[in-house]
Amino acid sequence: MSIHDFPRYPLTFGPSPVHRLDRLTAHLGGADLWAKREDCNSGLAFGGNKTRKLEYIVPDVLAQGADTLVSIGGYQSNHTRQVAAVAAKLGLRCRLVQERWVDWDDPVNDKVGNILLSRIMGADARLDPHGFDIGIRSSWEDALREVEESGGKPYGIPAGASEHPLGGLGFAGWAYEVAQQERELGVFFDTIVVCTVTGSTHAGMVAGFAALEDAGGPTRRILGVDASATLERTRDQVRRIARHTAGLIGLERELRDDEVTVLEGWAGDLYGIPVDSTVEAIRLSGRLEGMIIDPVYEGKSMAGLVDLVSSGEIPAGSTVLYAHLGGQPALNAYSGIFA
Ligand code: 1AC
Repeated sequence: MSIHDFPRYPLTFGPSPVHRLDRLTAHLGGADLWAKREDCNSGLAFGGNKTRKLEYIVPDVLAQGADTLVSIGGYQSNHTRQVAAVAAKLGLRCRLVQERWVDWDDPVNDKVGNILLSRIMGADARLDPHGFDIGIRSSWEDALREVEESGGKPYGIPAGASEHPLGGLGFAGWAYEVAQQERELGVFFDTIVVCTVTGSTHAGMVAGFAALEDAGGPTRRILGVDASATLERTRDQVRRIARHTAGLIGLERELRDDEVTVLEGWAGDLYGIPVDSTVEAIRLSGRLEGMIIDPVYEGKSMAGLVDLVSSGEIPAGSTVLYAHLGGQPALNAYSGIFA
């Protein structure tokens, strides 16, 4: 079985754009920097990394005849917004558990940005007081049960789609897409930088690039930048999902622990709370590239990229692909930082 054998329901425009970050490259004065833009990958509610994952999950939703997607995330979850968009597109109902993952004291934190979009798209988005946790949540299991008890046919999609058995496939496919874009552009990205929290985006990439490498492709570094501030849990989750996904796509060996790199240093103390380097990275990306990034995910991975390039940890000769996963709607809940 390879990635190409899995059914994929089209939700994206096709391959997401890849482009140079010329001014950021010149500013940092080291490695050659590019971005691949999941924030522009779909017409469904601004798209994002989860839309790509859902392409591999929707065939199972349809096969099971479900009528309600049930998912979970924080108040400003990008994932739940993308699930709501897919439910709308498919004509399904959507029940969302929006937990208080972030103790962010903005009065509109539970009203604007992602959660606003989910509500506009018809999702039943209910607030829940529980805090941050990347695992399977009882609040989500309760929501599944409630839908069933009220006569619906629920389909559960855990946080970030990460614990879903097919959740890693979207970004295993991303690796193949990158390899194709490299051929078209005549470039080779020796280093990939990606934000990591619930794990399946990063894990899918690890599995996909390992499969390409074992088929004779080049070796590259995949640097996950932790934004969970629960580093060990995230690292374990990435390893577990990477191994599972590698098995699905036919890798004929066990992935080694050292094939998963999750770097700490930019998450701050808590998930969802921006620190100085996050805000500086958001401003830098906006000012130099007109590329909007968010305070929860990309602000942290961009801060990592800036430091890794500036310190030479990513050396000057490198060509880096920065994975923009598309979390901008959350910015609306953080306007106070930029006032
Ligand atoms: C945490 C999964 C996650 C989201 O948007 O809810 N990235």
